[in-house]
Amino acid sequence: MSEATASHSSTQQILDELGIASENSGAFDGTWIDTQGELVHSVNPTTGEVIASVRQATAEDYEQVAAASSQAFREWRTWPAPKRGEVVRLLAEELRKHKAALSALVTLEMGKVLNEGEGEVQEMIDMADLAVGMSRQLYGLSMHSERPQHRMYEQWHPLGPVGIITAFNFPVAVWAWNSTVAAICGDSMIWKPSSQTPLTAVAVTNIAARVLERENAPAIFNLAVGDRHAVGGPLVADHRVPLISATGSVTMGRKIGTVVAERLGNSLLELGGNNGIVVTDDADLDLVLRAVLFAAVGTAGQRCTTTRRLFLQKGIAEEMKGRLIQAYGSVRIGDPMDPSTLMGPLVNQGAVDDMMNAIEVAKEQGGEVLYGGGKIDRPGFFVEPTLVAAKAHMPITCEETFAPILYIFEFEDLDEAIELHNSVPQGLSSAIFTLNMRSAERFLAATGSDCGIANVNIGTSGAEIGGAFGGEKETGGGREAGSDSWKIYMRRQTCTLNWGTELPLAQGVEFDI
Ligand code: UN1
Repeated sequence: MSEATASHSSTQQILDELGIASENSGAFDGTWIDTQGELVHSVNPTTGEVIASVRQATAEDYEQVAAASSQAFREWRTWPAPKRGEVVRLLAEELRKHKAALSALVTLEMGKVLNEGEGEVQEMIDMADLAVGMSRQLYGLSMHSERPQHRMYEQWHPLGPVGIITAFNFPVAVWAWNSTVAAICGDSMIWKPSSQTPLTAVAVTNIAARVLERENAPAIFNLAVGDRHAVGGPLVADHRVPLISATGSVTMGRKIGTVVAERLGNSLLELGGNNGIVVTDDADLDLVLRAVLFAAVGTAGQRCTTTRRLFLQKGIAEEMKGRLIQAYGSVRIGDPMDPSTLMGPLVNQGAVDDMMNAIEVAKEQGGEVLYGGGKIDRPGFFVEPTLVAAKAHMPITCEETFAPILYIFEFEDLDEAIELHNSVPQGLSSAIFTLNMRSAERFLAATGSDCGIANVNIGTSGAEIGGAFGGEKETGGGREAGSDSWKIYMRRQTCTLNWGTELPLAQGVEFDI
């Protein structure tokens, strides 16, 4: 069998296992809707070839999905939370069964290397496991009332259908951050995935629907693949949807946040990052090298947590730059399905153009390309990982370009590095490499990193799900995944209960006839 045939037949097996046909519906409300929307082709960024296609939801389909989701919520909210947790436990089991196929589909459709595709599906499983435990821990506080024979406490109720808008770069994990928690909280969901990665969304919806059906649970996991006219706009403006959780660019988040705020809904925004690593003279440079490589080159620079800025203290700057140039030269670029590949393609031609454009602008603004800077001449959307020596406050370094460009700055002292680090509009992830505990604590102090995530001797990407994930400033302020992020998926009710025979008023007010 030729190599092409072999890879073709294994792609077919992956699609078959996940219930993906050559043409699929992109609208699910408990069953797949026979949608008449426009066909979107899912392109493998490694080859430029179509993997399969999805018919997008029309505005009418969206309406049907939203109505079904509201109906499902009405029943689901009556299930005890630990029973909801049991359904999520079974979802985790089903994901484990299909981990290999789903990881491979993530890689085929989005282009991240297989090992990272597997990591992404593992992140879904970890999230589901965490949510199962959370389902017995939706704690409310109890307070002491100032009035005699009164009891006061908070309880958390299900919120409603949640809109989940996800990006191409983590096509399934970010759904799981939201949906597993929302599910145990008693919410239903309407998922609008990126139209770049509709197949993984169809596959996940198939997996989740199977679990719900087996458990006689209402159809809480709904899907509407579509553009902003048919799906995005109506979803964001929908009064039936009290929470919109959106991952994507700052430009997109600003539009969504405005519409949701206008109707006084809640939004959870996880937008652009412009993540920096500060390296002091005393750092362990072997660790720095490995961390920077993973954080700047991993996922071809297409994580919101990708390291885009590196701050080197003068004493180690030359050595570190030399080591990075050498390491960048050894990055194995190619087919992300090949286990020896470290960097796959960018998602599409637009991403390649954006990267090339950013490099040109960087040069115009005084940047010097130390390594890479070009496209790679082969099918698909391949580029060279790129190092640029940058000057402080170059405007392009304040923007997020979703590509493997790393801007390198030099600094004299830590105060200067922190100021430069914090001088961008985004505030997602950050890190310092140092063996000096004073420098580490300085970075983590209130006057240190202004980001939602701050690490010591760990890169900016690859966060664990146990913590709350999100960032400040233009990153949008949302928090997803672990810790107490579940609270945004529920509504809080403060209850005061009088079990006495008098009606004392708070604050000592007397009001009697
Ligand atoms: C994203 O890029 O949108 O911390 C999410 C990380 C991953 C999640 C990234 N766990 O890099």
